[in-house]
Amino acid sequence: MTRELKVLGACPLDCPDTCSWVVTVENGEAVGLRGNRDHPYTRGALCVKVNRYLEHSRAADRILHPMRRVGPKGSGRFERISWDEALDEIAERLTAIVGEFGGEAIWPYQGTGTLGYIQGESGQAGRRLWNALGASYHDLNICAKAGNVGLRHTNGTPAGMDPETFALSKLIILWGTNTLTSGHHLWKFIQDGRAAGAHVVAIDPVRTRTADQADEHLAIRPGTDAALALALMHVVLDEGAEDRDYLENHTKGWESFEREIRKYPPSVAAEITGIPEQDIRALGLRLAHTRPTGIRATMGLQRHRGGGTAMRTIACIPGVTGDWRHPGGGIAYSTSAHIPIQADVRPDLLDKPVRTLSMTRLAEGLADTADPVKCLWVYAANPMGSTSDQNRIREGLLREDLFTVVMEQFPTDTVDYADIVLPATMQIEHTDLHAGYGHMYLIWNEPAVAPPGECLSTTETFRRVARRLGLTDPGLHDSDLEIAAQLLSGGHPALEGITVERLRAEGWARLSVSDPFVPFTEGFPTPSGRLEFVPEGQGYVPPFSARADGPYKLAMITPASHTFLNTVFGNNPELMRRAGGPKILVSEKDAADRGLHDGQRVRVFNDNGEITAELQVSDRVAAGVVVTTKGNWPKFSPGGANANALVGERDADMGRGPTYHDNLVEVAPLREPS
Ligand SMILES: Nc1nc2c(c(=O)[nH]1)N[C@H]1C(S)=C(S)[C@@H](COP(=O)(O)OP(=O)(O)OC[C@H]3O[C@@H](n4cnc5c(=O)[nH]c(N)nc54)[C@H](O)[C@@H]3O)O[C@H]1N2
Ligand SMILES: Nc1nc2c(c(=O)[nH]1)N[C@H]1C(S)=C(S)[C@@H](COP(=O)(O)OP(=O)(O)OC[C@H]3O[C@@H](n4cnc5c(=O)[nH]c(N)nc54)[C@H](O)[C@@H]3O)O[C@H]1N2
Ligand code: SF4
Ligand SMILES: [Mo]
Repeated sequence: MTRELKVLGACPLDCPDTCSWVVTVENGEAVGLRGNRDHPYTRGALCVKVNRYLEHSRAADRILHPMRRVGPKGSGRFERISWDEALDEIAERLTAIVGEFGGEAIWPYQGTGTLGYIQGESGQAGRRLWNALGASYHDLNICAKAGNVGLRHTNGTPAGMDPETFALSKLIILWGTNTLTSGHHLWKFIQDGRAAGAHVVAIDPVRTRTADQADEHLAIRPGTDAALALALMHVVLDEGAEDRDYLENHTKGWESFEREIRKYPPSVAAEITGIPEQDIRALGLRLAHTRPTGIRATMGLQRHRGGGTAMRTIACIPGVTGDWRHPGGGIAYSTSAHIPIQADVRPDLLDKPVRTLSMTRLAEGLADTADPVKCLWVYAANPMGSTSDQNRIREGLLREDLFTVVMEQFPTDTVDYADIVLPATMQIEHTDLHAGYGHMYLIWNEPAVAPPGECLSTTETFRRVARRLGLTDPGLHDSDLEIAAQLLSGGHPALEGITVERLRAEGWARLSVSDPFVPFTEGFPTPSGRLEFVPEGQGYVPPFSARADGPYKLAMITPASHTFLNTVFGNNPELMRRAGGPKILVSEKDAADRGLHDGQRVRVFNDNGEITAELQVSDRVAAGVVVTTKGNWPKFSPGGANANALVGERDADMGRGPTYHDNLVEVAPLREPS
């Protein structure tokens, strides 16, 4: 007789939608996975990627046992060892490194493979152990940091609208965000808004599938959004449509900001952004006269030299229009900062302050000889696929004196450089607590099946490492359910009535906030308590790609792939087949100027490196702009490199965020080996 069970869980991946899912388990095996129909944001659907999650969890290349390197670094040759052997070697190496170089020689390189509060980055899993060892801090700034800091200047927090309230917006601006690819559940709310009369505008250098579905697309020159924002506000002022009462009672710095706006009439912004002046004026008029206007701006927008300034400036718009007064008005970047959960990473275990290493500066960090990194401990990350300046990262990972441990589910390019590989559980096999960064719910993940082979969760791995090192602080040995209870114990009003027991029984809970939720009705969490405008003179920060005097002429953008989630699924045969290998979209003019034709294999290159891609002549990009996507595994790409071989290790203007969409390249015919 079969025994069938339905187990409620959460998608762990770095996606704003954090879906609530239902696993069907028969005789201890996961046989079905679907989106939870009862969840108001998931509404029964997962996505083209995660529909294959069960198949992925059983894939033939899954790492099932601890391994030790036997070949040269980078060769990916390993022998199977036992957990005892792995832990012994780890304890011995870590003890020696801490003794000789101090704890700061350890770099705990945690990525976004899972966003869980127990197993993943939201709760900084592992940080208690790192504090006990005195390891360097790791600034996980690879994704959203410049925008977070930019928004904090204006609003005091990166958090804003509840995305569900786009159903109430009358003008919806999708700004530097590819909703239908990078978080499609929002689309249903946009459609609800549309059904009630909302007009939808996409602002994106690329005519994405989202732009195709919008009512209007403005093809902006990359990295020039702050200038567009200023010009839109200029039109609002021309119309006399600014909300005087809101400006007076809820904002700070208006006089100087107004002078700044006056410097950017649509004619000036048209020159900078490449958008025709009449289109800027038309959108400005809509903005002036449509309440509420909801702006959805996400991470794509801020992966530029001026990314922080762009977000900070766009966030000023609802201050001028007074849109924060209305449900459906304002700006939505991430809801993370609405989630009042603060993991206790036990800073008291550190015996002295330690340095912070920047996730986006891995190559630089590994090259530091003055204060060397001697142990790189990678978990839920794939820096060889996802981090800037791949070729220099490779050089760093080849260092013989670097002890590299990688906790992984799959044999990634990063795994190939490990000294010790530890097999990691997948979401259906461990306990976790999640919150969306695109909605207002907490979601529980109950393990549905036993881990395959000898896979262990992040928490269990760190408990065992701590034990082997003889570290006895009880905080290093808390069970997953104890950690969960601690996470929910903060006493914040938005967590009222939300307990581990309730989450385990019901699967999810909306934060205890009003519905519809309208933020900032009681003021802004800034020093003044008001929305703080950008000071005069901030203007727009030209992107690196605006440089016209060098040998590389094409501004390259590398956004989300429809079929991969960062590098997750980059080894799934069906999704690889659908992606069809690396592509580079080039305008007809740029292709003709270089004598290139559609379908040709080309090299895309700059001083950082080179990739091989299939050229697609496309009217989705303007002349001067080319686009490829993130997520291809280097080792499965022709030429052995992905787009990050071309991305420079440079910071955005705020938070040391990355500049993935702000690089110059050239494209030429592939030199076939003779
Ligand atoms: N399918 C899929 N979904 C994903 C991911 C994935 O890899 N695949 N990744 C997840 C992660 S980690 C994140 S952070 C989010 C990111 O999701 P998004 O915020 O959507 O980020 P991107 O895909 O990088 O870029 C979004 C859009 O911004 C545009 N863009 C680039 N530069 C500019 C600019 O200067 N101005 C304007 N206006 N637009 C610009 C790009 O062309 C792109 O269409 O998505 C998550 N969802
Ligand atoms: N060119 C370019 N590069 C980009 C971007 C871009 O727009 N363009 N976007 C950037 C963004 S937004 C982000 S967030 C980063 C992401 O960069 P990373 O944080 O490095 O994320 P991934 O490359 O997805 O690698 C995550 C790895 O974690 C593993 N994993 C998943 N779950 C678990 C788990 O529970 N335990 C363990 N131990 N491992 C697990 C997966 O198998 C996968 O190999 O990439 C960035 N890279
Ligand atoms: S990747 Fe995003 S859309 Fe897909 S299942 Fe996960 S949370 Fe949902
Ligand atoms: Mo991200």
